[in-house]
Amino acid sequence: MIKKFGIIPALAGTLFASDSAWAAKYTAWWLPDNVSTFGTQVDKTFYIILAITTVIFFLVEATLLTFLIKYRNREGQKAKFIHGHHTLEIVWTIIPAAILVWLAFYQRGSWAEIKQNFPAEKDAFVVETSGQQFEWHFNYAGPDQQFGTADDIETINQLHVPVEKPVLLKISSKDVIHSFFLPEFRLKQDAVPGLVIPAWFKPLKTGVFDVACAELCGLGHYRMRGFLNVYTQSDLDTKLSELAQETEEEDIWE
Ligand SMILES: [Cu+2]
Repeated sequence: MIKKFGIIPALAGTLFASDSAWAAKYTAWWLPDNVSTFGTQVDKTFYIILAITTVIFFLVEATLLTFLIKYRNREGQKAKFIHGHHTLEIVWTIIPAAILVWLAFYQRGSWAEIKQNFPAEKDAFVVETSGQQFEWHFNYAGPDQQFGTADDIETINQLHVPVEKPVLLKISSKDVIHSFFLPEFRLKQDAVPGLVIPAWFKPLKTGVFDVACAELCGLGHYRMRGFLNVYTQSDLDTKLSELAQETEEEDIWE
C-alpha cells in the first residue's frame, strides 16, 4: 500500500509546487491519513505483517551473505554436495505456517466487521456504484428514497456521502472487472459484471477524498478517477436537492 515511489514524488513535487496542499497529498510516500472507522485496524494488521516480513528479510539476507563469504572458493576448500536437512526443512515450514494461521485468527474480527457485517439499509446511506470504462457511476435513490424510479440521481465520478453515518455501496460493473478503491478509507472491493457486491464505510471527517480504480481495466485505466465528497448531513441534503433539481430539469428536455 505504499502510495508512490521515489521518483514520482520528486516529479510531482516539481509539477505541483505551486499548490502546496496538492503537493503535500501526492508527494507523501507513506499511507495517506485514515478517515474511516475501521481504517486503524487495517493499518495495524499491515504494520504487523510489515514488521514480521522485515525481520525475516534481514535474517535471510544476513544468512545468505554469511554463507557466501564463509563458503566462497578458496585455496584448500572444495565445494561439496549436501543433500538437505529434514529437521531444518520442517522447522522453516512450520514457523511460517504458524505465523499465517495466527494472522488469520488475529484479523478475523476486522474481516468480519469490514466484509461480512454490513449495516442495515435503513440505517445507512445507500449508493448504487458501478464501474464503466473509464469512470465511476453513482446512483442515489432521490427524493422518494426508492431506487429505480424517475427521480433517481446519477453522478459520474463524484460520490456524495454524509459524515459519521454508515455508507452502504452496492458495487457492480457495466463491462470489465474494476476495483473500487478508497485509499483514505482503507477500502477496496472488486466491481464484477453480473454481481452486486456490498461494501461499507463510515467517514470520520468531512472533506474531498480520492476514488480510484485499482484494477488494470483497459487503456484508459489511469484516468479512471473520482472524488468522494463527505459532507455534514445538512450540507449533503442541500447538495442532493440541487442534484435532484438538475435531474428534473434534464428530464424535461428529454
Ligand atoms: Cu477501472
